[in-house]
Amino acid sequence: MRYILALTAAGAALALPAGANAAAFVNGSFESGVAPGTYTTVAGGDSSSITGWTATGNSVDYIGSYWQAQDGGRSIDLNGNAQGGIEQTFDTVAGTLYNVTFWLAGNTDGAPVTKSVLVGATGNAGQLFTFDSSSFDKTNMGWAQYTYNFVAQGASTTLSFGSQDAGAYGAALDNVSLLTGGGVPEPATWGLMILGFGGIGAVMRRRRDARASIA
Ligand SMILES: [Ca+2]
Ligand SMILES: [Ca+2]
Repeated sequence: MRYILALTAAGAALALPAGANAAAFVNGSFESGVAPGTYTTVAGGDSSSITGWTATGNSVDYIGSYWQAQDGGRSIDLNGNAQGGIEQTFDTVAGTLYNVTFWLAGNTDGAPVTKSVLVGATGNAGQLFTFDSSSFDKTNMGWAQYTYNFVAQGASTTLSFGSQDAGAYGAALDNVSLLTGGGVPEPATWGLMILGFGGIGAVMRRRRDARASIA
């Protein structure tokens, strides 16, 4: 009976149309939002100018033609007029490992030369990433790819990128992608759910084993 109930629940979850109570990770390359022109400063708390993302701290600069993007035509300076950041909240499967890949460079207009970014996810330890911008400029940004891993602690997770630098010249960010631990692209709901169920199964097996060893 319990087995049938579990299958029914799984069926109902899979039948949910995308968008009903669902917030998939979106706009990792920052190509969707208000037209930034050369660049547009987006104040902390603004959750509408860059689709899916909320600016944090003082502000960020939404970069258009001002410098070479890593992907497409838009990217982010994590320091707008002063120290800022950006975050997005999306659905996750609790207990599932996610790999976040992203590209960093730096605003070469001013100090510091080495830019620092704290990347975090709800319930997970943050990790500091740095980028040395000394040999680059706006037409040769030197974009480099980095990875941050987190295990989702609940049905939704907030992923955040926070500048650790003072001033108006921060780390540049572009092309954020979210993969499950198995390397399945995030929109593949089937893959997510299968991995999630596998994780639950593993936990249940571990619990059984733990009980067995106590007894
Ligand atoms: Ca982009
Ligand atoms: Ca700036």
